Amino acid sequence: MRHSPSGAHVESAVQPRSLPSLAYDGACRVLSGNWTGSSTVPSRALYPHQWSWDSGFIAIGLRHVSPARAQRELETLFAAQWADGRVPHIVFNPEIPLGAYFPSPDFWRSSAAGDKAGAPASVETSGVVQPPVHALAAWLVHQADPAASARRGFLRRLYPRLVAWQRYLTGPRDLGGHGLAAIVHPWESGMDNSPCWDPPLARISPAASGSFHRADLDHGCRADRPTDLDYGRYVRLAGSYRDRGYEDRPGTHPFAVEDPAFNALLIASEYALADIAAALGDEAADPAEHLVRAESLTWALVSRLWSEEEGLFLCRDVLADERLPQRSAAGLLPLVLPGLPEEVAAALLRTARGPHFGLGGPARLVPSYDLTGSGFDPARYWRGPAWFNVNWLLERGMRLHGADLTADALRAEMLRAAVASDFAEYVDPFSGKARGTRDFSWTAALTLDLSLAKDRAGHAGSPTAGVASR
Ligand code: 2M8
Repeated sequence: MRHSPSGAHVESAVQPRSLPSLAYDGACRVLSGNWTGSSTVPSRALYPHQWSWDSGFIAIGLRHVSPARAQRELETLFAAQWADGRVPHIVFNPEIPLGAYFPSPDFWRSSAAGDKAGAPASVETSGVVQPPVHALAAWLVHQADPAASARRGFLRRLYPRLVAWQRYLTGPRDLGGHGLAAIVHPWESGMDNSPCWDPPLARISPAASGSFHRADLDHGCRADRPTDLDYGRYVRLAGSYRDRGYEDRPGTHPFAVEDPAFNALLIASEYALADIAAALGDEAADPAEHLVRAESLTWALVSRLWSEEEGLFLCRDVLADERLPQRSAAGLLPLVLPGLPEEVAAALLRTARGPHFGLGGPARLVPSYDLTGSGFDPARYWRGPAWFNVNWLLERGMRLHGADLTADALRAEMLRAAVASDFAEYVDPFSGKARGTRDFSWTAALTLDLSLAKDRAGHAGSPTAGVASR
């Protein structure tokens, strides 16, 4: 309320807040609440440690409000990198009680069991990895404040680590022998419970149900989370990898799949490494080498995983040496690649708008899985709900391939869904109804990024609102 010159009370003229402004301020609040001092937890309750690809997406959003914190996010993650180059999917916070998350550090026992593979002694981590979005994130973070980045030697320090990470994936993880990286556990895809993993997972006998306690069910709704049978198989796979010392000798992995989303991010990161190498401008970093690699990996991706009949990239089961028929949003994500043949990009755009993914039709956001598939479930984890990181990547890919109007519409839907769902972990693809945990960090970070993509001038929030500068 304010006072009129006559002294009478009058109602303030309430300015309607624009969607980008609401999204920006809400996202800053979430990112502040989830910051631990050196990194950001995906969610305080459900995921109380640092996750690898989450931190990549978080840094991409955070760079707009605090480039220094965005740099720190990635540096903290890479401080836990193993000597063989792998970046673990979880870096554990020793202050969090063991029972707060499963599998906990005493399950992975990285510093002891991973000793031969080069796990660090000073920090406990998991032994599997997640999609390599990091070089892309590092490049975007650098660009947010190139002078400060150069002063701190951000790229110079991170570049060799990023290269070692990529070479781990194209070296020891090229289990199929055609250049692409293979994932050895569904958790490595980041799309843990996707129906794509059903056939290769069926070969794995689950760990006994009484042998572990699912902490995720203490926080999440059972109907949204993976089944006990799937969880038992995840535990068996992770435990046997640990018992083999986290070694990647060919022929030893009972699960090995080439995933188009994982490899698309690998290639996008190779392009980002070319940009980083050019920015460093010295002999130790050759942009041409990264470009050549990006192009040959794109070629391998198309020849191994592209299905012309489906207009979609499919996963390949390396052990059975066959493509898996399940249609997942992972198969759309190569749209982020600049070197994709034009007809492939055009087919992907058609598929996104077609009956399997329904964009611009029944689906408000691109679902994680085929709307017509028998494994589709609009509520269950990675079996149909829409995730903001997937949609953010697609929005970017659409712009890259000239589909600006579709990208604009998707961006608007994402902002609406993020604000209305309290930055949910994922949403129902038809209604946008919140699912999973709330105040989820990558939803906030990527919404923040989208909120600034346009309308910057009309933005109400201050650039650093709600986020400390470090
Ligand atoms: C989910 O995965 C973790 C295991 O890594 C879990 O279910 O406990 C996935 O959505 C994954 O992509 C994500 O990185 C992680 C943390 O947000 O949660």
